Amino acid sequence: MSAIAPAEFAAAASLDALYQSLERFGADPGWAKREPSLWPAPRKGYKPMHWSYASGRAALESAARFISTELAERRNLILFNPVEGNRYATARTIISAYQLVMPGERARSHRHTPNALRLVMDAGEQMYTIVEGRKLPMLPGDVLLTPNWHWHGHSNEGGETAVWIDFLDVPIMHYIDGGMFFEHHSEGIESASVIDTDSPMRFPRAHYDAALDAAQEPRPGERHVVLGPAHLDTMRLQVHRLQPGHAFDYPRTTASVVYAVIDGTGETEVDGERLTWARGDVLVVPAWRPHVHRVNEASHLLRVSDEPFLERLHWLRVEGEPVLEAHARIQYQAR
Ligand code: GTQ
Ligand code: FE2
Repeated sequence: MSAIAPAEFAAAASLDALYQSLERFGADPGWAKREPSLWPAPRKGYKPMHWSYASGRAALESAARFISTELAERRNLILFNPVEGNRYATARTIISAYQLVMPGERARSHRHTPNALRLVMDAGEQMYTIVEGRKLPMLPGDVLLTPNWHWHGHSNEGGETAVWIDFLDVPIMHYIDGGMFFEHHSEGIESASVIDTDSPMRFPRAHYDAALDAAQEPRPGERHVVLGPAHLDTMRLQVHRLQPGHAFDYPRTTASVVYAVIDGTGETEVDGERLTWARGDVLVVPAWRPHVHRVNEASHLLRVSDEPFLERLHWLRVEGEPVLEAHARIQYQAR
């Protein structure tokens, strides 16, 4: 395939001739690249984005007239970032989707290596996600986790249409080639009899509200809590409670962030672009873009970031905070 004899390179009469041989060898001269492969600071990649829940839900209700959960294991709407070559990821490392399950419907159980979580927007009593054989209630404002290789299926046993927002780290899996595994459950939907209202995989709205009531204000009008301990290896979940009358600015960081609006209304300026939002909407703050939130009323935002993933690799940086010397060099000096 790329068997070019050493003698051919030795005999090259000019740089052009050498480049022609290199073409067949399957190698590029690094010194002659038009685009550098390394640059001094993050470039703009994924775009700041906003999707409206009212429209997303209407689209799914319309889809439900044509598409059953028999046909589609998941009736979901992938919120893709409109950058060149992408029809899947919402932010570079996170995919977010609206999902709808009609009364009486079940979405079959499966498991996969990507980590997933959901924020419930609308659901009635007896909407459950079945995680590893236990039924977890899905009530509005609840956050539910299905980490790496945990069985999960969704069963709407009540009378109300259920709609939620999914977040998964699938784009990381797509990137690393070796990461993806997926299996269907042999039972279709996994059988479950126990209703578990106190699962480590469920963060009820009332619990994080109480934690927020007790939290300090890092600055006037702002409180946040982490939903944890962390059960997902790649994503950090925080709930922010923001009060009107302030501008909450956040510096550039290397993390990719997706926000979902639990309740309230407001606007977020991302790197100069203004996104106006309401309950259930989804916002993207791409890596290395500053942002500012302003709210019209007390509002709650779920913030999903890839910070744990970056932290483990020593690639999380916050503009304005001192940067540790390269991790490798610290280890080298310590020897
Ligand atoms: O509910 O299991 O939006 O596996 C994308 C992939 C939802 C799910 C999504 C999934 C799911
Ligand atoms: Fe899944």
